[in-house]
Amino acid sequence: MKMGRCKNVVVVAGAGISTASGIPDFRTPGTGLYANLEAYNIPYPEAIFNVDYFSNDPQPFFSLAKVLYPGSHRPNYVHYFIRMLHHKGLLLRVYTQNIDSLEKLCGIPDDKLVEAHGSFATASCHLCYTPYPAEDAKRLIMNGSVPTCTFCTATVKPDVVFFGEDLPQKYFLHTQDFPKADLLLIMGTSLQIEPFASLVNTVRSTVPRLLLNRHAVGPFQRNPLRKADRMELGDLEDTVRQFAEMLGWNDDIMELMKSQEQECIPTLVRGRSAKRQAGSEESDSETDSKCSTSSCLTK
Ligand code: CNA
Repeated sequence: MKMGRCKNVVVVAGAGISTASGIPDFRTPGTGLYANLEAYNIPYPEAIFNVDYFSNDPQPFFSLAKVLYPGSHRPNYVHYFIRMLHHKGLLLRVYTQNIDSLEKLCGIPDDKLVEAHGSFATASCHLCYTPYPAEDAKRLIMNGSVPTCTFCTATVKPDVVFFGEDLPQKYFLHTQDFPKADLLLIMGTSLQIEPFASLVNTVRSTVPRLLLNRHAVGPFQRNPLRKADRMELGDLEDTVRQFAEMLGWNDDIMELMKSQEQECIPTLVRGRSAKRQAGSEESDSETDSKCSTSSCLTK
């Protein structure tokens, strides 16, 4: 990257990029959601993202949704590192499995972001897919109520992708992006959920793949590694900070974090409350994109 050879960086991210923001991942022993199931009262971990289970009892997912709904967590250094890749004109796209919207909140523009497992930005009936105002769904869920479909009365769920559901259309941008990538950065994922996990195998075989994670996952468990594969194991925030320092980006990232925290993030949070009062979904996305494409992005 320093030598200017990488101009189309694709980032593949998972829950591990958000643990420093205080959001537990799935599989980390002790702190991961799978180790703390009693709080959610579910029989097996995947039940929380299972449509049939949700149909019978939406409360476990709604309890998790209360934790993950955008608004209570802040992006961390890792998110801003990814945004800095964009700022430097190097980011082709970030593919995230996360549903916490922290990539958006740190200012990565929509056209650079694929939220492969959906998000809370929209909501719909889990049976007939009739759209439902996302802010109304959020208000009800946060108050412990169950939003119901105005058409068929089934339970409404935020458009987070559950096991067996289709991935958003945007996910299919990968067919263009991965063959074009000249560096693949894989961060904070156990690469266990398909079809997402297999994306990492679709870059050209000569393209460097760099895994930043606590331990080796997916194809990085093989010995020997593919010639262009590298991994840096340890705490992601520490590793990314070292990486940024090597690139001479640390000061820029700190500056970016400060300005986004001071200017854009409060605006986004205020924008959401204002929108709630006005009862309009459009004003929210307008506020988001204005914030990420104007003042903050140019800094
Ligand atoms: P996972 O299976 O829990 O894997 C996370 C990986 O990140 C593991 O290999 C961890 O060792 C690693 N990790 C965690 N914290 C750190 C850290 N600080 N430093 C270095 N490595 C770390 O999660 P995946 O993302 O692979 O699984 C995909 C699921 C998780 C998606 O469908 C998400 O919707 C779901 N999820 C998302 C969130 C979120 O949006 N923040 C939170 C929890 C689960």
